[in-house]
Amino acid sequence: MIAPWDGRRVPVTLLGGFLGAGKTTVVNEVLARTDRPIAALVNDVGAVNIDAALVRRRHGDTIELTDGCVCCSLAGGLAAALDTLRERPDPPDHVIVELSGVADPGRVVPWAGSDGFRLDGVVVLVDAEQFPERVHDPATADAVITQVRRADLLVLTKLDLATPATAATTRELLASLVEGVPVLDSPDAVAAAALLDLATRRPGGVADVPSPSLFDAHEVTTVPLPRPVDEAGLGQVLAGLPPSTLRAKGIAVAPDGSRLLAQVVGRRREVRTLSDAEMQPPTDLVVITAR
Ligand SMILES: Nc1nc2c(ncn2[C@@H]2O[C@H](COP(=O)(O)OP(=O)(O)OP(=O)(O)O)[C@@H](O)[C@H]2O)c(=O)[nH]1
Ligand SMILES: [Mg+2]
Ligand SMILES: [Zn+2]
Repeated sequence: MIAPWDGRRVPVTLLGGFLGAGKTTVVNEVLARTDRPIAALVNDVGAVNIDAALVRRRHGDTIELTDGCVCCSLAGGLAAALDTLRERPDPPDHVIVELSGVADPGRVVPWAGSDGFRLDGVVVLVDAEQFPERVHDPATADAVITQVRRADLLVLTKLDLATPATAATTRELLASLVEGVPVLDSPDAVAAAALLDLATRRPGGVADVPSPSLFDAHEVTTVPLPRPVDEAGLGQVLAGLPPSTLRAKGIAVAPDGSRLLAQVVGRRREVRTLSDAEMQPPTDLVVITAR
């Protein structure tokens, strides 16, 4: 029998959204804008948790859930992480869980009601540029539609990359898929705060846990990166990824010893040099494809 620390239930925000929608970016933005003791639980489906490393650099209180998906294969890991938080003498006053990009947030909702915790809300990020394509691709439609239908609050990301026409299509699709759920534009200072205190939660919505999971439809592989490798060489590795690639990320060593962070989201590729403050050990390239 585990007693909640002091009878309080710590609010839990579940942050979902498809692979590469911008979840880690938002977690970092939210954490940067608050000095409240917030614990971040970060799920990365690959064998290396690049996201947790990037969050931890800026925010000490980070627990990683690696090599699987919290809504299915790693549900036990999530339970264990919540146990760890519950046993602390100084509990956080809020928990943010970055779900994997293939997680069904509804399957995680019951865990947010574990002893000592309560669900604050399910926030689902939507990539304004790529959402229409994902909805029309049979390999990804189920996943993205399931995710947005579980949201208490939808947040559009990548509005800077989407053409006005594509962003408008994304808004129309959302309006046709989900009714009565607020849609915010990329979190600015106000919206980021709103993510943590959702007054808008809809009633009901406790998950039945269906099987098979969205995760089962995806394959996660790792590709060793040449060491060292310059930006052009890394670009070549990324160009050689199969067309079914939905997401890839990894940290490479440049010839001068600096670190290059490679990020692939659908057809979009980005390589940037990590600042000294973000310095990380190199990793393989984690690649997620549709099966
Ligand atoms: N231009 C632009 N890029 C963005 C925005 N949000 C995120 N990105 C970029 O998109 C890529 C993926 O962002 P992440 O925050 O890692 O996405 P994620 O949802 O955590 O990805 P997974 O955890 O792998 O599913 C990175 O290269 C980000 O820099 C945005 O609003 N605008
Ligand atoms: Mg992430
Ligand atoms: Zn899952």
